[in-house]
Amino acid sequence: MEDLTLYQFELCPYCHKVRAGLELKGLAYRKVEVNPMSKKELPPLPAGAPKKVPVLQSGGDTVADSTAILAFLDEKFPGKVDFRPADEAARKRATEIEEWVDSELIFALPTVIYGKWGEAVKAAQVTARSSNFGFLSNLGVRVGGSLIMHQVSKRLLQKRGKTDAHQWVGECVDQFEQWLGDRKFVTGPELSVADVAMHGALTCVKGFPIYGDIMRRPRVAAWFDGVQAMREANRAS
Ligand SMILES: N[C@@H](CCC(=O)N[C@@H](CS)C(=O)NCC(=O)O)C(=O)O
Repeated sequence: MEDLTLYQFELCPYCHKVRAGLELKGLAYRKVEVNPMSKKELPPLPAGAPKKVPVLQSGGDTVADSTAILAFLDEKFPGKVDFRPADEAARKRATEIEEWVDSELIFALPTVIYGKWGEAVKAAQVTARSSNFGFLSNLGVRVGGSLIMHQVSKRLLQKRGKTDAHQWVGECVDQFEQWLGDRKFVTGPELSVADVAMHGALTCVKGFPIYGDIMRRPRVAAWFDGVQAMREANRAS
């Protein structure tokens, strides 16, 4: 049995991406919720790695960055689910879509989670509830976390020249739906890292109204349910 620990924030889409990967591979893991203000729970990181989550510890290895973690899992735990398709063109496309999820969709998501003040407070509560930081730290996360993320979201929208957060996320999901077409998985008949990244990112907004809007697209909903069923079937008990 592998000794895997994931250092994470409950509402971090990059962390959900790694969780999707761990479940699809059927790997049991322990979650450690990191205080977003102090980050004191993080283990010593590899040289040069920023103090960010997700971080995965596996035996003596510490791996930072969701993309590096999924590549590490694929290498260390090959098996019935591999994230890199055998077909070279599909493999290249999978990497491109993973990069797009990381640099476009995942930047759009916080703007719908924290964009309005009420949403930001609700989101900070999700983080505080899933943690064990103690009363004062929890209060800090609720107040400080929601304030910071609300500001970050406003800046993100401005920086990307967007005015409507829900519309931005909608455009991203429309793009994904177009790539998906009638395929089972976004790069073809096999699951790839692109599906893992997208499924993880969307799982992050499950408790929020945007999730309902996203799932109103029948092909996206069918794809999401298909990958969800695989996660549930493979998940380590
Ligand atoms: N490229 C990294 C990005 C990770 C990242 O930006 N994590 C955010 C949470 S969603 C973080 O830890 N932010 C804390 C900070 O910047 O202080 C990955 O794919 O894992």
